[in-house]
Amino acid sequence: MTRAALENTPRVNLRFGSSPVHRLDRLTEHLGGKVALWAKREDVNSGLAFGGNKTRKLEYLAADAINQGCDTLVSIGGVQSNHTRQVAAVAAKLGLRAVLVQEHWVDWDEVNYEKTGNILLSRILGGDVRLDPAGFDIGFRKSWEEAIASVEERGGKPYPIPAGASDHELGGHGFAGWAFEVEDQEKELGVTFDNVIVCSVTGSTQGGMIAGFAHSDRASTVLGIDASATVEKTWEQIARIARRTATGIELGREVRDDEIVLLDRWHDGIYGIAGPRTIEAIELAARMDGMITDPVYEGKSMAAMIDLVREGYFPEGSNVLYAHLGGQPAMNGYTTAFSY
Ligand code: 5PA
Repeated sequence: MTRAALENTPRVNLRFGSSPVHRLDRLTEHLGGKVALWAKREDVNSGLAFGGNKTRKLEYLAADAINQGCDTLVSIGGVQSNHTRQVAAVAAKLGLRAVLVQEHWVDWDEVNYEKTGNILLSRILGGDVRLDPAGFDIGFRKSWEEAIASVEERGGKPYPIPAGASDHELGGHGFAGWAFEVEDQEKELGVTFDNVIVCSVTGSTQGGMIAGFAHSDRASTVLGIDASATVEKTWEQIARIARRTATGIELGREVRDDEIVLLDRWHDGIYGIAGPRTIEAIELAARMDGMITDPVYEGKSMAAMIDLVREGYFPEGSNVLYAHLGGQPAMNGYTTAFSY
């Protein structure tokens, strides 16, 4: 029932198709060769402004926005938000406007931080970027509500999209679909993935995966790697989204607490800033397989995967799938995180 229910939910197609899955050959060998490491690449899932995990989520929210006759997508994130950049790209593609509240989520004092990377792309894409001094929080925000009201005041019809397109009725649908896509790709490849590694902050990437994999009782093999450093809040949000999505796609049972796994050893103590282990992981993945991960999100989940292999967490012969969720454009705001 779950797949059919998802297929019956309106969606606009914004991607090239299924995102590619490939082996990380040299990283696998470098870490001993006993655990096969793979990546599924949301960073190359679409031609919309460098893609990333939000493209898949926004396919459902954009369809809803259009059905409701909305003309402006209103969303929120940090200064270097990948999410708001993808909202701006989707709005452009669909002929809508985008109002983007960009908060001061990270105390990162680099000269061009508020000008380069994602925020530059959002402006190029025509987004109405509004900087706000508020700090990091994945919850609902006053500035976002004010932005929504401002669209109404000028006679527009806003479509509110919360941080990360997460805490929303349709926020988990995209990654429930990702889980089904993985199951199809496993058949094509003749491989079963024993674990998925996924970075979590606002929660609908992992929450959606949990709802999607729950129908084949694999949800607890999804290892969420917290990058928010507000771990309890993120766990609660993943749980809420997983349950809401499970209902939405007619899973037919409750999602259990033990199906929601969020590991908290790799967030470096703070959202948005990379510690030495994260930087080493970014360099290792890049130098082994040419794959770029970022200091805010994907470098942290990469560090987790590397450490878990080294610690012997995965039994010999395991296949581990790293969900690459994009995020590279932020790199330009983080040149001083590297010591070159
Ligand atoms: C983000 C999120 P979730 O928010 O769905 O848990 O995903 C975490 C994540 N990797 C992982 C990348 C590259 C991401 O961009 N980014 C946010 C943003 O504003 O960009 C929502 C926080």
